[in-house]
Amino acid sequence: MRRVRSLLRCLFCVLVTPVCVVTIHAAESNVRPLVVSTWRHGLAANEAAWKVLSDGGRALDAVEVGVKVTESDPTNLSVGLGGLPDREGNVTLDACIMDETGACGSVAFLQHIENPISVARLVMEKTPHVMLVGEGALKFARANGFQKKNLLTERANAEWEKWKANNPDAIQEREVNVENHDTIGLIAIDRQGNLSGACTTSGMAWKLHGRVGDSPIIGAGLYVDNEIGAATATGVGEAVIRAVGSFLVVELMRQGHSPQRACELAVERVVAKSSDWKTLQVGFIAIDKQGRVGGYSIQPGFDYAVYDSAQGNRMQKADSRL
Ligand code: SD4
Repeated sequence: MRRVRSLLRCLFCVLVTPVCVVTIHAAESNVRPLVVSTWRHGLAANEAAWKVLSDGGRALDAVEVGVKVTESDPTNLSVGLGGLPDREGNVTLDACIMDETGACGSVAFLQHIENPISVARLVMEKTPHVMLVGEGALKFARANGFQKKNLLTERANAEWEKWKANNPDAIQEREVNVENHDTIGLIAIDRQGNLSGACTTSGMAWKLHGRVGDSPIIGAGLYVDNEIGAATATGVGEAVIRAVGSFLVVELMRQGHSPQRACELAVERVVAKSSDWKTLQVGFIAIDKQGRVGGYSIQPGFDYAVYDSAQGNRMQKADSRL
């Protein structure tokens, strides 16, 4: 009887094991590579990131190449070149990047440089620091060959003139951004299963000169933990910073929540910590190590771009608290 059982077990192994191996690999190929990014401008960013990943490239290269598309698009009013200026007419940029080893780099309040994400990456790779700001960040960028450029486009300048005319005595105003443009946060998994993320913005339009939002702050605008997942944020940075939003999303995933549930719970935390939450927008997107995706926001209107081999590049509408 024992010999029969052992014979049957061997037969099972021979017949079933190859099927199991094939099945597991097929499932994995659906989530590797994977690119997810905020808002409709994410579609073009995802295309560039996907090209890197489908050639077998590293997630870190993909996230940088992806968000550079948005930074260099002069028609985009909230990221890089063409971003709306602060209340004094200066375009000031914030960006950060983080890789699968936990290495990270960031620039804040950086002016005159079209691709702050690449400066952030150099801060990560060439200095012992994480973050450079303002004049120092610009000096570092220039020393590393970045060209100084006027980032205030005619259109952004016209919008600023209009705002000034309508708000002669305005102090900082906060706008609920329900339009399809805002910060780009892009998170990705490469074929090796490694995660990276990038986040870049011109920040809140008409901000006080010197204001820095959540986007360049590791843990607030972006967080990556290669064992767990990655998350990034969009919307009113002050509210995201108070909740250390992206770190919170990743920690919630660590506790066992799905990316979707983690984004929902993080939005709940923002709501609990912001008495004015009904008048502000905050959105999170997240991926986990298994390639599951989540997104959630306070206000309706938030969407994000998802690119995988199963369904290609498409927009996903986020559920919202309101
Ligand atoms: C920031 N989260 O600087 C970014 C972008 C923004 O309205 O302000 N959007 O706070």
